Amino acid sequence: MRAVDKARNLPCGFSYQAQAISFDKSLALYNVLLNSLAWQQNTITLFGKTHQTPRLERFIADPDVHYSYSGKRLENAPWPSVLLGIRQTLERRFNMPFNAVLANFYRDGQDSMGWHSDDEPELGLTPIIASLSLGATRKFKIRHKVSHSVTDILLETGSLLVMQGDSQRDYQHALPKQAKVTQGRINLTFRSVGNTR
Ligand SMILES: O=C(O)CCC(=O)C(=O)O
Repeated sequence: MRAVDKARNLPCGFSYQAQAISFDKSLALYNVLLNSLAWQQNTITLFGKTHQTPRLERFIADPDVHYSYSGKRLENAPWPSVLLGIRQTLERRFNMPFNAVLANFYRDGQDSMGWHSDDEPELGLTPIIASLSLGATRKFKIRHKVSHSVTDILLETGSLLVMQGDSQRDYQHALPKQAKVTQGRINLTFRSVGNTR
């Protein structure tokens, strides 16, 4: 994984690194995960109504990790060997035990994720979330909770978006539908569950 950060004009707490892993490696990893993970369509409850998530997901974590979102406990899958090297690199870089990764599969531009913050109590008050993108380029939106100012960034294959500090307290983020996108994208959000700081 390359160590150089490319500065972009992102809100405080967000940073973006293009080609954190090479283009070829990112697409090879996309194909392995696409074909080897048992993808699930989970449900979320919003304003009392239960919906299917508009993407497929798989929660990968150490056996002692317990994580719920939208009131639902996620079932843990074991770590695939292809992710162990990346996990170790991220743990060294951020001095943080990344004991879980939520893998998200957006089958095409019709799949999406609405506005939210990753502010589950298990993540602590100032979590570090390291988000690796594989496959199709997708737009990612960041919105300040008070001023509602919005920043857009394109997440390219092999890139690493890091959210830390007060990014979850102060901002929401979303991955909107993009009708013209016909290819799939996998996103790996490395998280540290139960290691609050
Ligand atoms: O797919 C992405 O880049 C965003 C994923 C996300 O926001 C999440 O899983 O919390």
